[in-house]
Amino acid sequence: MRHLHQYLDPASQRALLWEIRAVIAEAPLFTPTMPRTGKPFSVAMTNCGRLGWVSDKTGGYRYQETHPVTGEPWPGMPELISQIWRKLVDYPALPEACLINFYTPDARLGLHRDEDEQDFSAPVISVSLGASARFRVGGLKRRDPTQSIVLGSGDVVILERQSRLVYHGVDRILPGNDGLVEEGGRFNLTLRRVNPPNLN
Ligand code: MD3
Ligand code: FE
Repeated sequence: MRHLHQYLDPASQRALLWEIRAVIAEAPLFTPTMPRTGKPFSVAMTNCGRLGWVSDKTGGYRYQETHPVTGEPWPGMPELISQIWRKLVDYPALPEACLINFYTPDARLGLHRDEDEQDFSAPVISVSLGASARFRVGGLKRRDPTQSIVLGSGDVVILERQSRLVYHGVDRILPGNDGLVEEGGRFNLTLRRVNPPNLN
């Protein structure tokens, strides 16, 4: 994986957060639940782009074209987000989904792989805004050794080729507030291609 520290300067972070707030005004953060158990996630989520990642007890992990609570189509992908992808990625199509995760101090995301997409050849891009997070990254097998890294505001991580399918998770966000996210907490954007380019 490639970790670009403070890829976005403070002004770009503010501009991007403004776009995220506009998305959330249209498509409110919701609480996904685990397949089968129905246990709620501690991370709140929403999406922009044609497809959004959702999860609930009966339907499981999946991508769909509408918000699970409002039933409305997801807001379009802001140009600032498509721009980040175009600048960093050599792939013949734009992302279809941008998952927006919001972490409060008690939120965490267990070790998992991103494997709900049809196309693993496309990179995944992660953008962090707000509080720093202790992030855990392992190997291709769940039991492989892991290491922890800190993701700070404005950091971008690119997962491609071998790193695209590694296990990863968020242990917790770190105390402190850099003043970007006024209510405290952390936003993470995950830009993903879901389908191969020709199946649009
Ligand atoms: C993907 N989100 O939403 S993104 C997720 O910080 C997710 O909210 C985390 O994992 C978050 O699925 C992490 C950064 C990241 C780092 C390493 C990865 C994504 C990765 C390695 C492989 C695939
Ligand atoms: Fe993930």
